[in-house]
Amino acid sequence: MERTLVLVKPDGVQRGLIGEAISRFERRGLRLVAAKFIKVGNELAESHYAEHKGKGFYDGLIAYITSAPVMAMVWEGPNAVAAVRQTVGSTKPVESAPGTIRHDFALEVGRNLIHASDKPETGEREVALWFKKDELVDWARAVDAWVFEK
Ligand code: IDP
Ligand code: MG
Repeated sequence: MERTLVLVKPDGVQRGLIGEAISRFERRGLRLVAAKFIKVGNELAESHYAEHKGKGFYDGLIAYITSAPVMAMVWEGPNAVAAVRQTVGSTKPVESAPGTIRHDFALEVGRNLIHASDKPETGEREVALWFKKDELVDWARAVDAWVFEK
């Protein structure tokens, strides 16, 4: 089953949107695999956003993600990466479709509330970066057969 890393970023936590985000992923049918509420240090922030090093917004991005606690989660399901990105919306909130989290609750790219892995390979890398193997819960739901075709 495909897995993706989701972070409710510091602005989402401060604005009381952890429950809103979890609720949307649950209603979509995705299955929660792991969750932890943590204050992110510089080392983890820099590894997580390594692809953006050198860009103009990089320093601000590291300051943003380390500024307050985040809710880190792993969700799984068929096409979990694409499904979560769709529910989250485009990077720029004003380009996000109505009904997405970033559209419904955000205005600025530097305060866009949620991180979600962008490709299945990124999902694998990010899940391994943020969670130890024994923090990932392997479980089944009674409803799985009504959400997952196979
Ligand atoms: P994503 O979060 O939708 O995958 P990325 O392009 O990977 O978007 O950028 C990572 C994060 O960096 C964004 O979610 C946003 O918080 C921040 N960011 C991206 N572009 C800008 C920018 O132009 N100004 C400020 N922050 C930005
Ligand atoms: Mg990205």
